[in-house]
Amino acid sequence: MGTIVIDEEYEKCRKMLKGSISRKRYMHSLGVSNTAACLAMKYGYDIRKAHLAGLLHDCAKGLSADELFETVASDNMEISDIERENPELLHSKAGMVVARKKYGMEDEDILSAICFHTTGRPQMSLLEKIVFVADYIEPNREGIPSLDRIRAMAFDDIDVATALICRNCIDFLNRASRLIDRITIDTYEYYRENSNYTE
Ligand code: DGI
Ligand code: FE
Ligand code: FE
Repeated sequence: MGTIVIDEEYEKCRKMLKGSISRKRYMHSLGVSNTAACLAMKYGYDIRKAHLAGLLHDCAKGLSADELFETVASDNMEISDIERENPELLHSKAGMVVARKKYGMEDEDILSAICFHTTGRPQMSLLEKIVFVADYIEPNREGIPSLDRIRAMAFDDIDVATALICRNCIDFLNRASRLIDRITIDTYEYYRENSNYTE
């Protein structure tokens, strides 16, 4: 249950993942995986790679704050002040390290899609956008403003969908009085200016 293709690497990763995150997070990961595969069909990307990237995007979500810091530092990656204050932001960078070291993932496109899935970044690769958008629209997500519109837009214009998601995230963080990472703003501004997004 839960897979759409028979793929040994996918099955190995799926079983490992199931044992290392909560059931709710695991169901979310399957949702992102399958949604990413659908977006890959729509936009002409390698379906298998999108399916795997979606599956593994939150593979570091079960780590404690200390473990997140350790994992990122062990790979000599920089930790910004805002990441230090909001360690949950680090599960994407740490996810790249965990995917490489624990899951044996060597594909750089997949690793980078995991690394940037929380904040996005300007000029994302197609796979980075697919995972960023799939994370937001997968079927288990609920309670997000304009989610129906964003889901439809994801399959119409992925750049506009990316801008809409960034806008929603920034509004959400502002309402929650949380600090906003510079890269979250840069991603929004880039896709607002470089897509058919209209306010
Ligand atoms: O891991 P997920 O819950 O599936 O989704 P995600 O990786 O997009 O993480 C979402 C969380 O990340 C959500 O609580 C908001 C937070 N986030 C995203 N951008 C920023 C941020 N938090 C802060 N403080 N600043 C940001 O710029
Ligand atoms: Fe995440
Ligand atoms: Fe996620």
